[in-house]
Amino acid sequence: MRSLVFTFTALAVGSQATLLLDRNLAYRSPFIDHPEHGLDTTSIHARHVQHSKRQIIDATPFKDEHYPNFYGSDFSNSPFVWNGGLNFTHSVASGDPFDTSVLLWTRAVPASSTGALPDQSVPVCVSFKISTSNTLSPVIDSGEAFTSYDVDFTVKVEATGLKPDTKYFFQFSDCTNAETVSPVGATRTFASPDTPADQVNGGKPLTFAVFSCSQFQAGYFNAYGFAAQNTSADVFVHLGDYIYESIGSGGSIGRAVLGRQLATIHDYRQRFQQYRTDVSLSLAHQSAPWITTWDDHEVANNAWKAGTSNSNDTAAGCSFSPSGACFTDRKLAAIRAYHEWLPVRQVDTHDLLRIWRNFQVGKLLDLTILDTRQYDRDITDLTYNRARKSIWPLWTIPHPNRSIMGFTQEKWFADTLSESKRREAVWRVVGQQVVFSQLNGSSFRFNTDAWDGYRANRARILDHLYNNEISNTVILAGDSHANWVSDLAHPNDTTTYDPISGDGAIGVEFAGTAVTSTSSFRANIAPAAADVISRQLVDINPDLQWSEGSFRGFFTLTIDPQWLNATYYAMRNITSPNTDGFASAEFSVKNGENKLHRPVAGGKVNAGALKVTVP
Ligand SMILES: *C1O[C@H](CO)[C@@H](O)[C@H](O)[C@H]1NC(C)=O
Ligand SMILES: *[C@@H]1O[C@H](CO)[C@@H](O)[C@H](O)[C@H]1NC(C)=O
Ligand SMILES: *[C@@H]1O[C@H](CO)[C@@H](O)[C@H](O)[C@H]1NC(C)=O
Ligand SMILES: *[C@@H]1O[C@H](CO)[C@@H](O)[C@H](O)[C@H]1NC(C)=O
Ligand SMILES: *[C@@H]1O[C@H](CO)[C@@H](O)[C@H](O)[C@H]1NC(C)=O
Ligand SMILES: *[C@@H]1O[C@H](CO)[C@@H](O)[C@H](O)[C@H]1NC(C)=O
Ligand SMILES: *[C@@H]1O[C@H](CO)[C@@H](O)[C@H](O)[C@H]1NC(C)=O
Ligand SMILES: *[C@@H]1O[C@H](CO)[C@@H](O)[C@H](O)[C@H]1NC(C)=O
Repeated sequence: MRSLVFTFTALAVGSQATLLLDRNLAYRSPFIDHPEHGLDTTSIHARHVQHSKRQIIDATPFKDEHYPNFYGSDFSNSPFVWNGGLNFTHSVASGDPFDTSVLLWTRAVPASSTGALPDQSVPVCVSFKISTSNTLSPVIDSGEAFTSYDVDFTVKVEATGLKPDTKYFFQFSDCTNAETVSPVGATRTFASPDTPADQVNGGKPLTFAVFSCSQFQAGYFNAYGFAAQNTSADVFVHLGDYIYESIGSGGSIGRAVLGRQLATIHDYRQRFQQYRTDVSLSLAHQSAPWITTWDDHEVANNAWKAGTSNSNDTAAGCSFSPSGACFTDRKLAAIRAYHEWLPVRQVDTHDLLRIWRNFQVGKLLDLTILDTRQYDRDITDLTYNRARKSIWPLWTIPHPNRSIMGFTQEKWFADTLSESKRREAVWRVVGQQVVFSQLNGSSFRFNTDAWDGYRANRARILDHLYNNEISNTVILAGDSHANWVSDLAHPNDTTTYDPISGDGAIGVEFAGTAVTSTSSFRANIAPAAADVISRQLVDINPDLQWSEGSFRGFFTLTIDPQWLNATYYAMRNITSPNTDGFASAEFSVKNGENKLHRPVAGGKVNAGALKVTVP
């Protein structure tokens, strides 16, 4: 009995001992239930405790450096915490809002006013508070959490006990010196799932700003700043290629990237650190919650489940990558850094890679986020295999066994669409990576790295929508570095879909251009030259209603129970930081119409080519 009691006590102490490490979700995601792939907070705690005091700078202005409330003030099991000063190097961020909780993010690096190197053997302790007021009072939720070099000094906590559909302000501070504070961030919660559609967001339309493909060396992230300052965006959605693994040029505009082509955890962290120095990106993270998913470049170009265009694991072992790292190790490093740096929830603690998830925003909409890239994608166009006759037919004929997302996710996606209809949500907005509609593209070939390479999977989704009469589905896409707006119709179904009236369609696709990455038409192509290509493309592709290939930018979706409207924004100049942008086109989708409202874009756009222009 005695030894049992002893064991029990030891366990209790152990779990309490790691509480402040565990509170920081950066230690726990993406691998909470798989410590062999992640960070073991028990051993990190043991490491912190075993070090005796080694601080070498004058700590007299600060409180006791032992974490004060820790383990009943029994300092024998209590770690020192760093008390020499903190630097909130990358402002604050928030993400994945639910109705009563949201994730808050910051980075707290040990600093020292004397210039002496901080002692990195002890944890950093930060506290957070969240309030409905920008004065941070009254405090609605608060708490403390540790961070350390193990997670690149990132901090990711869940604020709970919040009111639905409410705006909040939050701030982090140094536990050992309350005067050292982060900037104040703004965030919000979503309506509860059962809120009537016309009461969501207090009866006002809800606005998402939607982004993709932000390559640092290609330009300044002006689109983020424009969305934050010059639109009424409530939530920012990023569809992937938030970072790029490549080096490229960029020096001529002050945007050279540090390091090398990404392969190790150090590489990926360094890249996130540099991206988040962009003032527009930092501002956008500070002003609203983000909902993100990854595409290929968060790992590497043209990723699929077992490789990328320049790294793969083969039967012979890891054959190639610029660093010599195996693909699997590279992917694990990429995914860990992503979870450290972005306020994204881990939805399934047993499913290491799962980032696909769903947000029920009252009865107004479901926002369904997919992973068509890293989770379970069958082999894609890897350039070196493009000409291989043995692989090509898999793309050109609809092969039933090929999937862009894996059958587990496919089933979940179909079930989520059906459940959304069953619960009578008005809109189904699907945030995913690659262009969904069939597209004979700018080089007059199909992009088999997009859904055109996974035709059977696409047909299964369209069949599900048609067969179950699921209305008001709006698919979002990025990846392509150009704008494409289409009625959502069966790609090969010319008998029922009418391109002029839109009759026969089952929904709409809004695919957006890049924040900065160069046009897929041609780098720096001028508007007039791009419009010539766009005109050809809207003429040869039946469901394609608008094409635009010159401008970098983003789009917003403004959603209420009657209308879902999209406004495309074009940024005029990304070679310097500015907010020089304009609305290039505006589209409407009316509840129940399942196509772009006619005349499409009111028959007139400020850039690109419409299938039907109204004089
Ligand atoms: C990846 O593996 C395939 C199949 O073994 C091989 O043909 C290809 O050259 C490899 N890719 C690289 C970049 O080494
Ligand atoms: C804090 O971090 C920022 C960004 O890395 C850096 O520019 C600044 O010099 C740091 N301040 C101190 C006091 O270390
Ligand atoms: C965007 O907002 C900023 C800050 O309010 C303002 O200075 C700028 O003129 C605005 N830009 C446009 C294009 O409206
Ligand atoms: C497809 O997968 C099923 C189940 O694994 C298998 O029985 C069948 O042979 C596969 N079909 C093709 C054409 O590969
Ligand atoms: C794509 O468009 C080009 C130009 O109109 C045409 O020549 C080609 O046949 C089209 N490809 C397919 C597969 O329809
Ligand atoms: C279109 O349908 C025809 C007839 O079913 C089929 O032969 C062809 O492969 C399909 N094309 C595409 C691009 O799916
Ligand atoms: C973009 O802005 C920069 C800096 O103001 C300027 O040098 C450049 O000429 C501009 N580019 C264009 C295409 O207007
Ligand atoms: C959406 O577009 C429709 C049709 O142009 C318009 O009547 C409606 O007011 C718009 N809704 C919002 C919120 O702008």
